[in-house]
Amino acid sequence: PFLQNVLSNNQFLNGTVDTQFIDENPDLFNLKPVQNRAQKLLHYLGHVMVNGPTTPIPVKAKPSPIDPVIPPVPLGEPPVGFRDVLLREGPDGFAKAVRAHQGLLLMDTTFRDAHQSLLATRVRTHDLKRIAPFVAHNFSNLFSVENWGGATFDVAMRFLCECPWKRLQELRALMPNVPFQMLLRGANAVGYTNYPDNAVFKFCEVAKENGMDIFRVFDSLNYLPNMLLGMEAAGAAGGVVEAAISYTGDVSDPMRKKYSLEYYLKLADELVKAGTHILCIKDMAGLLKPDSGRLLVGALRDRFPDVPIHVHTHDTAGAGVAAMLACAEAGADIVDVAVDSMAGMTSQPSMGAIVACAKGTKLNTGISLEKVFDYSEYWEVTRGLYAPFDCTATMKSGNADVYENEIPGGQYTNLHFQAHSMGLGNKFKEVKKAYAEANKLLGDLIKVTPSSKIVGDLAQFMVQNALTRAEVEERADELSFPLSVVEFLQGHIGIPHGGFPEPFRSKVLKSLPRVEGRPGASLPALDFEALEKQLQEAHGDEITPEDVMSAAMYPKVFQEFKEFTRTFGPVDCLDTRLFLDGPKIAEEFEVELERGKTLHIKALALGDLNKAGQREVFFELNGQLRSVLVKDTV
Ligand code: 3PY
Ligand code: ZN
Repeated sequence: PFLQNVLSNNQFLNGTVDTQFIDENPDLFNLKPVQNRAQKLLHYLGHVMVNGPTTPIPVKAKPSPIDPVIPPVPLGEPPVGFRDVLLREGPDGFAKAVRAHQGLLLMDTTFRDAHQSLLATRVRTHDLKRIAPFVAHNFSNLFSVENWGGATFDVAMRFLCECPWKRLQELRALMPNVPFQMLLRGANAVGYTNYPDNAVFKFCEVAKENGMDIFRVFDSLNYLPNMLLGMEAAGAAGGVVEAAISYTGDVSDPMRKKYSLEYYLKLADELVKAGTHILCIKDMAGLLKPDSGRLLVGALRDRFPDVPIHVHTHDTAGAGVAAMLACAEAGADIVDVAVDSMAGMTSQPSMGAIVACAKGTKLNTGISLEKVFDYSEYWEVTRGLYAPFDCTATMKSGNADVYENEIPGGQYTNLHFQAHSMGLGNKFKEVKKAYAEANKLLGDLIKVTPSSKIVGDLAQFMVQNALTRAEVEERADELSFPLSVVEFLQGHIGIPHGGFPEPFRSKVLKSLPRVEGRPGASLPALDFEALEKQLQEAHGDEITPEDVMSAAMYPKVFQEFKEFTRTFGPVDCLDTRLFLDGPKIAEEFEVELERGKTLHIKALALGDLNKAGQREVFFELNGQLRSVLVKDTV
């Protein structure tokens, strides 16, 4: 390769080489990383061929053998979109333009919540990047594309072995015209626990610098101090602040008193007073029935005529399209949808259905149904690649029992997977019943990450120990509760509406300490410089500000991700089938490491097991024979 570089150097070819030649052409020595990357990827592929996927697979299914076809995209820049308005007018002007817009605006969740809900968050940047230009060119009138935050940050590093920041950067370059939206868990940022305030501020700042536009900020208990912190952080970063009220219960049911219309309106007052640019109703479990939506959105519309209202739901019961249309008729400016083949069940309602239903009415979306069909076909086939994670392997429909158990979309899917893997596939109803009981025990909470996990942990504890709600209440002082439940009662994630359940709390905590007020307020500030130094010592000098934030959010996951990459190289460059399943013998394929650097690989043979328990795996790499030794752990 060194010789190849020299031989393709113009100066060398022109015969003008002098003693300065080497000094002036340091790129001649850019060899090792390329070579290393290729060898590392062979090592990865060999590893998968011998031992199977490195990421846990919940379903015994192989990625589909059918390749997605990317619908054609015209040459040139995509048309102007709402991002152009945002860049020109700033967040306030953007909010005004959204409010003034005639017709219904859509946020597309396909790049985030849809696959978080249906495919265990496993969709890789590789497949998002392929369809991103099509979205930029054909859906330039979307309000936004939700493509980041929530569980994607953690899962990208932990299970996909790719950098979440790189995803954001690459998508930004491919979609310059559509606003990007992320889900920020308030003071929990993109984690499951409260972080020091300066970590949340810095996180938003770095996200904004990397191309994030709109920050949907929520708190899993609707705990205002946590929400305000997240809103301040997003606002200080220069982002559009979309404060989200997490919705539970049923505002149209007079018997459900705890989360009444007044409760939501009062909270909305606070969020608008705090300067939110957009107000969101975040119906994470899909509980907002058409009538409830009409009531809630109608009341908010009257109260805040100038604030754009954005509604998010899940289609678990199957009433999502009806509910979103009702909300839109009552005055919502934006509703959330996922492309048809990634919609329905625990995901968002279908984009195609809403576009078709709104067509010819005052809610017209301006989106071409034909383009939705093309977009949907790409995802239908791409979804097949993720068969090992697809909830439809076991879950065949949504279920209106969500109105009773109130399980958020993503968690509903996870619990279903879990029940099946524990051999409780025919007892899912019991698991859901336990969830509803656990919720009552904890005082009827808003349930969304991380409070939903606490309720889920308690439910699992009750099922495993065959305990009823009455028994748990009675024996609360002697039972060993899951840590998440104890920490919740200590006040680690904030204070629930209506306070903590008593005497349950006192019985569980006894003399354990309690956090007073906002948990983040009592956490010491994070020392970014010290963290950066520590990371440089551990991983070398190339640590970026983005890496520092990854490590601040998920120290152990980040470390493992770096170690994985050091061993196996940039696995994000591999096609999804290769990433999950490795190549078949005699399969030839290409891997584009970066523009203009493509590897041609052929898998040749798998050797016999040697005395050390290893197998030699043979490849052809750019025409040359290569082999890697892999420990057989199966
Ligand atoms: C998340 O926090 O990841 C969610 O999607 C909550 O609804
Ligand atoms: Zn959601």
